[in-house]
Amino acid sequence: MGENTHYLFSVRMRAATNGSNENERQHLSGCERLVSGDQMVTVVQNLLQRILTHTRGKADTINIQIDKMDKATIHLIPALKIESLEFATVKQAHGSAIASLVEFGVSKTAARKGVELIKNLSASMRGGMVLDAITGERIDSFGVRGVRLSHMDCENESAFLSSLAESGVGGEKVREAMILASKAAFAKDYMAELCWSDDPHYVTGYVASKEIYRRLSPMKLKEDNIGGRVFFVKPNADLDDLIDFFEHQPVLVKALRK
Ligand code: WAQ
Ligand code: MG
Repeated sequence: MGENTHYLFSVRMRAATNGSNENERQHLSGCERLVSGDQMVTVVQNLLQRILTHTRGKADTINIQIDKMDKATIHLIPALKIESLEFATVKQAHGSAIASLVEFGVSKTAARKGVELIKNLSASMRGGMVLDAITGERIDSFGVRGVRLSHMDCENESAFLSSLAESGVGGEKVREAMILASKAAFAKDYMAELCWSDDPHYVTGYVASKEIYRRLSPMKLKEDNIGGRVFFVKPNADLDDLIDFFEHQPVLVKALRK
């Protein structure tokens, strides 16, 4: 499987607890990479190590899925530019997030609705919600699962990580969020994104446009384990096309240019 130079390999791993039904089964952790055949074994090992550390013995099941991807189908895309803003309170950060979303073309009603939707979740979703950027109406029908982005990575890991470091940021969370936000921003009908983490220790979130990844802190209080994502799309967006791009089309994100 790993020899041919015409292919990259999507390596995805997720950990969960067991349960007699879908509701009892709990997703614990997941991660993915898009790598060449000669990196596959090392990457599986690294991701497994990472999942075991993250889940600290709580996982009953770990799924590893590897899919061959024809290099010719892979989109090589630019990374969003990073900005970071700090605020004294969550309220101020949310106010600034709404102002940024409006700057990015989202209506004030839709921007406020996005913040409220994440704030009012009673449990974190696995994916994000898709909202009409003008009316604020939720247009996907994926309920509590939401829409997921997959099949994405950075093109060159060391170049990507050093470009993040030059922008004053680092760590797995920023790496993954930058890759996800850059991929989302490349979708045809995309307008903006709003996100904060479900990790109770991580209070930084972001808003993104087709060009900018603007980090905002704090988007929630410490110990709060609810986070989420909202993707704002143009009115009359082609939802099937968006979901196909998010879930299936492979994307590699280039290192940030200086
Ligand atoms: N596709 C769509 N939505 C997702 C995905 C995905 N692959 N993974 C997570 N989500 C949604 C889901 O609703 C989660 O509850 C929510 O996003 C948050 O996920 O610059 O760590 O993995 O310092 O907790 C942002 C700031 C960190 C990083 C975001 O998100 C920085 C983060 P988490
Ligand atoms: Mg996560």
